[in-house]
Amino acid sequence: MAGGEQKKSGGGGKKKEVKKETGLGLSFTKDENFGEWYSEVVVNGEMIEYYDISGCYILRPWAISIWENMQTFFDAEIKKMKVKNCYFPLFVSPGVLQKEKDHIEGFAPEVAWVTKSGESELEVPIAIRPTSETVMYPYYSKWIRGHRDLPLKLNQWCNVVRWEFSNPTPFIRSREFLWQEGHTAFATKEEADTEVLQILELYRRIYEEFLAIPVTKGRKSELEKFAGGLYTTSVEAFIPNTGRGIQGATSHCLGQNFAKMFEINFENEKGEKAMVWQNSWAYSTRTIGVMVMVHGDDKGLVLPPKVAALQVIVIPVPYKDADTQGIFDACAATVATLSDAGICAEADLRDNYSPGWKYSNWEMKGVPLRIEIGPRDLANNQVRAVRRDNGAKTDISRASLVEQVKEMLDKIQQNLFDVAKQKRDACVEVVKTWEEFVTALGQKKLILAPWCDEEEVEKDVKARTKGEMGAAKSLCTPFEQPELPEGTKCFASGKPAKKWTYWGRSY
Ligand code: 87F
Repeated sequence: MAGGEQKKSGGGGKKKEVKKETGLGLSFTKDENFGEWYSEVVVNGEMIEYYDISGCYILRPWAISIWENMQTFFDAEIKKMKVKNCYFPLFVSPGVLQKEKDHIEGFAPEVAWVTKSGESELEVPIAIRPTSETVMYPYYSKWIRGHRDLPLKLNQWCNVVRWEFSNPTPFIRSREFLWQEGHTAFATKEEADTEVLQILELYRRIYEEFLAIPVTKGRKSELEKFAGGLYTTSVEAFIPNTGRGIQGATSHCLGQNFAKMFEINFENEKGEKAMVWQNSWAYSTRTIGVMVMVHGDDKGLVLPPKVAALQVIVIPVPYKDADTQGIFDACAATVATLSDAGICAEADLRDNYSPGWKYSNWEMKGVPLRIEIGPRDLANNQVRAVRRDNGAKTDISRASLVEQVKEMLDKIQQNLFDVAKQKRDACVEVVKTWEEFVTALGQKKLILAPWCDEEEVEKDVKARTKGEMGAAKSLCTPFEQPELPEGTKCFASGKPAKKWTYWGRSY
């Protein structure tokens, strides 16, 4: 098999018997060996193919279609906000990259460089963008002259490269990934502040309305924020199986730091020279990995209807002496009716696979609803619908097909969110003391603790929890704050607490 780092089976959890004849089924369960389960699900679900460069993955049409469905929503929403799309080059000259040394410092080991063309060394090596601040901002400086040039709101859909060294995982941590990066400049801080939250709300909607994943909106700590910016907001998700938080997307207010570095100045209405206020914001193909981790089960992927390329798969169930042609025609007619109503449906009419094999195959791929049509259904002018999320079976009269399928898809979407939220909420542990914190961390909890909000204290928490599993860190200070009674102490320092903050291990 191709693929340099295809995860090997063995170690950790028990290997389950794979159905030999068909090759269907997974060798690991989600609860027994989450890591192996995940690797297998993304490959067998046809989202990913492993590649012969570590940390790089082929995104197959099944994954890209999900990406495109999110992109269609987000792109339309930012256009309503007057953001324009653009495209800047992949390559960065070393001079510009160094310009913002301070912020790049910690990231430098992850920057990949082109040093040769053919056999000859380049005179000056060229970096591949890990993010595009240094690529774009010299031109912001050129394009922004007066207050009439503001706001400048640009976005690009592109790939970026970060040469990560720790444990690559498809979608979650890969060396090349797809994202959108928005970079905006305003005359006032107020406008920038407003946009940060507007974008964050779109990210919440991508997760909650499209991917059916509950997220928490909040602010990053000083230690965890983007060092080049003023403050960072994020949506944070949680993976119950591993007990890890995961940053879903970020929306930064950069303040005037980059404006200073890149001299992005303008003449304001009073004719004075002023500096712009900037934001940047991004979400990436990591979203797809979070979706797989949260909703997937021991039968494979589970796709929320709103992002699934295929919402309904129609499967004929002929018997030897049945009217096979009649069944096939009913399948085709069902697909046509659903398609006309704007539902993404297809029939699996392959004659070299049994209905049972097809059921497993489409379950592995996570299609939200399966429709089976057999002789009895044909006779009764009905179809049988089977939900991927809970296996529930319903007989639907063909007269009310569209109406009922729409309703079921809505119910599936809602149920996926409700179940995910219930599981996430069950993991939340409110702690007040260090002892409670350590216990909760050992139980893979999502910890909510009163905190003094001091950088040194967070460093101390990291140091005191360092170990094989990785240190605990702050995930975010949620905007929605529970009441903090007067006199509440910080769980880690004993100083007066300022905020409730989420803590845990994270991706
Ligand atoms: C890796 C190498 C070099 C993250 C890096 O979040 C530089 C960087 O600047 C780097 N990894 N970052 C921070 C990216 C900040 C910011 N960029 C625009 C975003 C949103 C989109």
